[in-house]
Amino acid sequence: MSASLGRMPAMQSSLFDSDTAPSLSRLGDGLTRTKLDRRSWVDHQLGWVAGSDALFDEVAQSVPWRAERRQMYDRVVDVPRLVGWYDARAQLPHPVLADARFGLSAHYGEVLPEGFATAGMCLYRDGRDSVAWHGDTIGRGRTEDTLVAIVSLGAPRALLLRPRNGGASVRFMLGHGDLLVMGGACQREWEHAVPKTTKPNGPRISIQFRPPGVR
Ligand SMILES: O=C(O)CCC(=O)C(=O)O
Repeated sequence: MSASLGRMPAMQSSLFDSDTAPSLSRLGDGLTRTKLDRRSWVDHQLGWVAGSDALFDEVAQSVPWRAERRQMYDRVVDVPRLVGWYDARAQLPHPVLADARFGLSAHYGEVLPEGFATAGMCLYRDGRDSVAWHGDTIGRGRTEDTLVAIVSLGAPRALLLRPRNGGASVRFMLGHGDLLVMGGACQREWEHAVPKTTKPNGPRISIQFRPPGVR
């Protein structure tokens, strides 16, 4: 059953973006690589998706959002965000997302011959929604290097990474239309999180492209 978008505030349209149909700029133009250590890296491209207001609306309306609950000690609690899932064969909510998956698979083909397959969707309704520290360690991510690519739409949110064995976290601010790719040993040697924020925050959608079997 789909969850109601309930407390979600309206998204503020970007000044220059609101009438533009979604499209992708060239992948690699302005892509910055941050080496976290010898084995792990993060690529970040600002504003990869143009026309992301329209894409945000389309995805927010068409994904069958689900609210999840999980066991926490002796209680079952709401997971603080809504989620959706598209397997490799499912039609994505907008053709530009299929182009994004194709473009990412081509760009990273040398290190990821199997390409990107699934698309996970998360809706952070406001600053109270979050995801706790974790790595995507189901599937290949547990034992081998892999890639997870995130397209961020809507309000900016910080995505943090920290080494599993302790150490300072590294912060990436993800804005409207940005692309972030975690590569190398990121999923097994680092963890990532989107922490809550007390600052007034509009809704954000994260679209994660993963290789087959990785979660
Ligand atoms: O919100 C994001 O971009 C990160 C989502 C994430 O790490 C996850 O769903 O596993």
